[in-house]
Amino acid sequence: MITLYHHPKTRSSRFIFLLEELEAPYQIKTVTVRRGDGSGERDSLNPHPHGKVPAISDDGVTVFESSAIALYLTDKFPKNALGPAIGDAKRGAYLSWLAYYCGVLEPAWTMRFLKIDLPGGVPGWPPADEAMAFTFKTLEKQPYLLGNKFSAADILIGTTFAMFMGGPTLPKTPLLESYVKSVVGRPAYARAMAKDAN
Ligand SMILES: N[C@@H](CCC(=O)N[C@@H](CS)C(=O)NCC(=O)O)C(=O)O
Repeated sequence: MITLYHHPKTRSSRFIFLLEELEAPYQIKTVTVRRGDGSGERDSLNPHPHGKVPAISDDGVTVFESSAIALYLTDKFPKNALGPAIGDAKRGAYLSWLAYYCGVLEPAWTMRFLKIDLPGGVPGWPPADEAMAFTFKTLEKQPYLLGNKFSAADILIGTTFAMFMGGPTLPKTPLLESYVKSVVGRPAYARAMAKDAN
């Protein structure tokens, strides 16, 4: 049984979505987290080393960081094929997009949000515009990040787009709108949002 350490309407909400897609047995443990406005506090029940969400535990095994959790869960619950297995030709693209989410998109978006311009020499990721151009180019060629098939990489990236689309950091475009619709229009997303609200 998977335990999801969760706080409503945060990055852990998308893991209710993934667990619903996977039809995995799980329970949700709602924990408190520190909030940007200074309110809230770490929860001693949360096994995440920094008191963040999401984290999961599975028979004493703790996994944290969204990309690692996505990979762990799709490997462990392969029935609905939300992540290509080892040996599948799409596995490389899958791993790349999971790593791209946490190693490139998140830091690039965070720097943009904080209005920090990257100086000429860049750190481990390109500027947000360059990363977004690559992501959009991928989605112009195919409906999902891995091709014709929806995967957990779309859950991470599509739900992030859904949250920020139309705001100052992410313009609403027909391409983005239709991609977001194909992700959040899934029945598992509706089930997850109903559980998130409780
Ligand atoms: N890189 C982490 C980020 C996790 C994260 O920052 N989660 C936020 C909620 S959206 C949080 O727990 N904030 C409370 C805190 O930082 O203490 C992941 O993707 O899993």
